[in-house]
Amino acid sequence: MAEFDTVIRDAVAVTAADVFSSDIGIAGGVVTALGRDLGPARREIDAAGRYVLPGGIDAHCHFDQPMRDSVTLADDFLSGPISAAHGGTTTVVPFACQLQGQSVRAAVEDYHRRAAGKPVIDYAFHLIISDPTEDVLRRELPALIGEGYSSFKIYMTYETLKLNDRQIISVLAVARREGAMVMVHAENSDCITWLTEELERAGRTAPYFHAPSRPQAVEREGTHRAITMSEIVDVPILLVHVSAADAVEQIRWGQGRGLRIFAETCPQYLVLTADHLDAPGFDGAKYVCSPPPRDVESQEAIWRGLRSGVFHVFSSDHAAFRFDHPEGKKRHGTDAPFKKVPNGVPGVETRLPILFSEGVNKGRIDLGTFVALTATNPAKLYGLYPRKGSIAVGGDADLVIWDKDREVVITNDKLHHNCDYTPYESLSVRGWPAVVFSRGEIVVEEGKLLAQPGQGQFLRCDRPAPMRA
Ligand code: DUC
Ligand code: ZN
Ligand code: ZN
Repeated sequence: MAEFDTVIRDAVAVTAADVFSSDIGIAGGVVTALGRDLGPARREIDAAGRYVLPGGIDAHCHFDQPMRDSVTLADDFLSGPISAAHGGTTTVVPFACQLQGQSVRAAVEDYHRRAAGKPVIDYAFHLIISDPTEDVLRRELPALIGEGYSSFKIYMTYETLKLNDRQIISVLAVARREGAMVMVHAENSDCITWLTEELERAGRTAPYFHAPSRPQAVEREGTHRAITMSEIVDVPILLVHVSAADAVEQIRWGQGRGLRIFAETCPQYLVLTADHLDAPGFDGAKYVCSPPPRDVESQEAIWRGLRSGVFHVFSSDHAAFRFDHPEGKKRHGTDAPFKKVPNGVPGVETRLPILFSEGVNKGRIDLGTFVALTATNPAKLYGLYPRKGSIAVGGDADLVIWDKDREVVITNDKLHHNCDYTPYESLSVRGWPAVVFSRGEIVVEEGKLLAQPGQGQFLRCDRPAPMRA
């Protein structure tokens, strides 16, 4: 009788720590053996000396999140995970967003209904806390953390989401006591409002002016304030979608003081700049996201941060709004002031190829760093390790046979999201996933989807590793 369901032969297995030649034996969806000349399997797959990496974990993506103003996200829990899988991602962690006046549990139940029967890969939820009432802080969050929702995102900006400092401290205190990771969207809201009004008064309302309405100083101040509150409460935090050299400097400063400051960045801050927002006509709206893409100096600062360990997580912040659609970027017409343009860019499918190509293949980061940023660290920081995030006996067989030399020119028609554009149109990348396994089953093979809707399992997250140290 076959010892394994599947053996992937002649792999060059890559983890955050090691690169080694091995066969990978899989039984019951789990890696059960690593070694040479493993015994027979019902299915043999020849990796032919190619890299086999842990499946990517995209720990920051927005699917089917209700928006204000009759604006709709392009991707739901079917199309988002399908797109993710085509890009080599095997776990997504989108958000369950509490609305003002809503209980967090009602939000969680709502998002479970939205996701039911849809994801083709495994998924967990972060909670967005927008209304931290006494009941939320004292009763709901401790219970939900124990049930597998052990990370929250909080916002310093956006009218319907933002928390004041007193509220932020209250959430941080719960995280400290109960063992949760708080992700912070760090931008100074009042400064953005004032700058936006000034720009509007001057008639500067085209999409391009989204960038000067949220300059580096706005993010720098929010980042510093978040770090200060983390120090005061004595709890780790994770700064999400860090875009700018100034913010990197603040994070480095906090880390240098010995504070447990973690940080995430995203592809848009490596390959886009504010110049993209200056595209002709309304096209700049395609690149409107917050924080905005910056300049070449910030891109370089982020690369240095990725190389030197300032950053721990590389996510997409996939928040796709169709460009040519009445519920998307053009919701308020093509003359709409920038403040009416929905914030967000798609990127769940292109995240790994862009980092692999621009990072590994161009010699800016090594393979181990790539795996750490895209799989192992998010698994540890969000309580999914050791089930997810590495290649190890006992871990889920979420694996990607990577074609490191495949040249792809990114065009929207090659992607599988529900969005009508990609901000990376015409970008050439080298390196693309060839075969993607989720718990030992092939979900994507050479661009062909083999998974069924609902095949993905909901994952309950443990307490994050830094909260157990
Ligand atoms: N900014 C966010 O904070 N979330 C979604 C997308 C964006 O641009
Ligand atoms: Zn955000
Ligand atoms: Zn986001």
